Amino acid sequence: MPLDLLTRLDPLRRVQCPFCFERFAAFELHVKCDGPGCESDFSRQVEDPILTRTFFGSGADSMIRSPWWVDPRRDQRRGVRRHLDWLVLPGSLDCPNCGRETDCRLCPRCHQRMPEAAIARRPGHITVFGPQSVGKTTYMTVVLNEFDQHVGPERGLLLEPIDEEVRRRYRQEYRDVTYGSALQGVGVGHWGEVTRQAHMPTPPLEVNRRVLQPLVYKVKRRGKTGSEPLLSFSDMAGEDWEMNFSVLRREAGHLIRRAKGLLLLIDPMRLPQVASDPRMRLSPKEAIAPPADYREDLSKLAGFFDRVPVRVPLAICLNKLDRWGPLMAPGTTLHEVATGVPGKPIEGDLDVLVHEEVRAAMRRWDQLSFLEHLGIDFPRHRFFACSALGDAAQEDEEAPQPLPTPLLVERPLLWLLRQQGLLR
Ligand SMILES: Nc1nc2c(ncn2[C@@H]2O[C@H](COP(=O)(O)OP(=O)(O)OP(=O)(O)O)[C@@H](O)[C@H]2O)c(=O)[nH]1
Ligand SMILES: [Mg+2]
Ligand SMILES: [Zn+2]
Ligand SMILES: [Zn+2]
Repeated sequence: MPLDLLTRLDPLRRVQCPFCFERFAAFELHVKCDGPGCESDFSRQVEDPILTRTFFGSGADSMIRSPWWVDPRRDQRRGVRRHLDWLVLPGSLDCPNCGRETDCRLCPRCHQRMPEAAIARRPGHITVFGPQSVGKTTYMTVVLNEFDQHVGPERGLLLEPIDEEVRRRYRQEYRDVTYGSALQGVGVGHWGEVTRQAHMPTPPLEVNRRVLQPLVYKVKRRGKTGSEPLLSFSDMAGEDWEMNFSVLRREAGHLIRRAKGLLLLIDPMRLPQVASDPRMRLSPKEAIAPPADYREDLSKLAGFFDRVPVRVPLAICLNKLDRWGPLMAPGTTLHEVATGVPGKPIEGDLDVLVHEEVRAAMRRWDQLSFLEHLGIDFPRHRFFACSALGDAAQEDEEAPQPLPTPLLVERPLLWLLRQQGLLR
């Protein structure tokens, strides 16, 4: 769709790319041909060093080719007009290879296609990060599905994938793993085997740079007209967070530094005070996991920013509530949610109750210096607790996985959306 005149008349407007989070002025956008001829005819394509760097990093040994593209300010064919883009953005350019008019815009920094909504408005963004195996990928899978199926419709809010690639990636890399693939019947394969599985560990950046490509959604709100805000989700590899931190900082630092909302997932079963509780039965994998150092996780997080206190809202969510919630005192909200006590409906603000109970638990678990550091460097924080899988969680990762019955997964996300002004 062509850009509307109002957007074109504001070429100095700062735009943020929903994929790489770089900011630039609208008149710096590049243009490429998206005609079917140029998309499919390799001989008409040209080298694209910017896209190559995006997908393969700066040391790539071969170059991606793409349909004709140009920085409009450098397109000689436009004569002096090319120097006036800062007054009004060009409506469209002609592709020199197929002659078609095009107004397909690219981010000048990463060369991914800039959706119109991103040019007209600032995108929101949430990065999910934390140590290994705390359940980040499972959380992303379940929370996006919950939004689609329950939370969104109840609140007049829909997340719509920005393009087919995002729709396909969420389906194949996330949903089909946890919920089973619709290709083969719901959760059952050709031979009757159950196809729902635990996620594999997310590969580190040096193996696969896919985590640098956020899943981008349009946020559709009931009763709101005008352009829809965008929301990007990134799910980082715990292995990078714990073991390749300098690579993570260099290659993916923008996903944290420029995020509008941060979601730190942690697993309290890695605290000695929780793991040693006699009521707790650890799986062999849990038993050999090194103890958590949340204080260090905060120092790492603060290290991404030039200045503290950090103003970005930070949700800290204690995941796998199904496992540790029953250790909380009977009568507490967390105990009741975790044990599924039907009881009377929770009185008061659920988020406030959970925040206070988690804080108190962290104090009991000797996390005083963590709490102190949090208060000083991340004043805009809030605690949450959730379980992505609920009572569907299996001790044996190889075992068939029942469908998730999530507990409180949407809470941190809703809070982060409110903090970004995307939800009231
Ligand atoms: N009990 C329980 N287990 C969970 C829950 N969510 C995830 N898990 C399990 O935790 C393990 C790790 O889950 P992932 O989602 O792959 O964790 P991750 O944080 O993405 O791990 P990395 O990608 O390696 O950093 C898997 O065995 C999951 O089945 C939960 O809510 N409760
Ligand atoms: Mg993962
Ligand atoms: Zn970009
Ligand atoms: Zn063309």
